[in-house]
Amino acid sequence: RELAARRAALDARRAPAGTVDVTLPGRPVVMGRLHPLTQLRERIEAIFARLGFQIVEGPELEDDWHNFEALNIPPDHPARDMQDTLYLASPVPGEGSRPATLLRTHTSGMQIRYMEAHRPPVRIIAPWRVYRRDNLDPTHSPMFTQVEGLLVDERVTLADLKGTLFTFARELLGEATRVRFRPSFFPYTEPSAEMDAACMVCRGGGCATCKHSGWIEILGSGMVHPAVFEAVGYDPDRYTGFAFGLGLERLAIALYGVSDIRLFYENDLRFLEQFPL
Ligand code: 2U9
Repeated sequence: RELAARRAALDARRAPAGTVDVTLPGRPVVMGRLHPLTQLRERIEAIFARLGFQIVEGPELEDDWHNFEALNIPPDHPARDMQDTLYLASPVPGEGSRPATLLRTHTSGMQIRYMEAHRPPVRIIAPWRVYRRDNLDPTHSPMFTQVEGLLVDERVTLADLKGTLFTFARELLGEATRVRFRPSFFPYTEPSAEMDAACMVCRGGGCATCKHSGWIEILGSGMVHPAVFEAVGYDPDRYTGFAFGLGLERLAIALYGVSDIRLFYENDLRFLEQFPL
């Protein structure tokens, strides 16, 4: 009886259905954030946008011309091998033979497409996904993200390449950043150079991140090969230019000290929450 009386008393005091208690604390809203690769890509894009570059995006399915041929990559080059490139479009019965379609191995086809459609001057950044026939392991992925750039005009020199990329490195890594250029080779650039920055962890002293060399490789670059200009109908005697490319995951791994490339693709919140904007 005591219990029934107590319940009746409580019921009498209960707010009518539909009443809202405005004094209740709100439910906490968990803020989302941008993926670390998106954050890094947007930072890089912003730096080049301020230098006058335009961002261009295009198809991830490419043809042989835009991915290889126009870039001075010869027919017997190992990159064209079935071992390295993911090809689609096995011949369809009844359609006869048709040109190979492939998943782009770099975003360079976008720069070819842009030059085919525009006269110089050209200042573009081509970011996004590329594909290679690799197995997933801590340092490799069959799909990864690139940021490539291209600048074409009259009288562009290697000094412009070095000045632009040095400016980029200092904006990305800090005013005090030192860089060095090492000779390299790519079929689509001549001469070619890779740019290292003094390790941002040990500032050049030597640590595990830079494998005790004091340097971190940031990007590859070079002066655009005249054969590339000929392929798109630019006069190589009138125009010169420089291009560069970087792997976003590899840069993010060095910058943020990430142990395994697969962490970028697993969408584990415990990983993603470590990259506040
Ligand atoms: C055109 C002409 C030249 C783009 C370039 C590199 C050097 C380079 C790699 C970095 C790491 C690819 O992601 S990675 O594996 N890229 O080193 N890329 S020059 O050169 C071009 C592009 C387009 C028309």
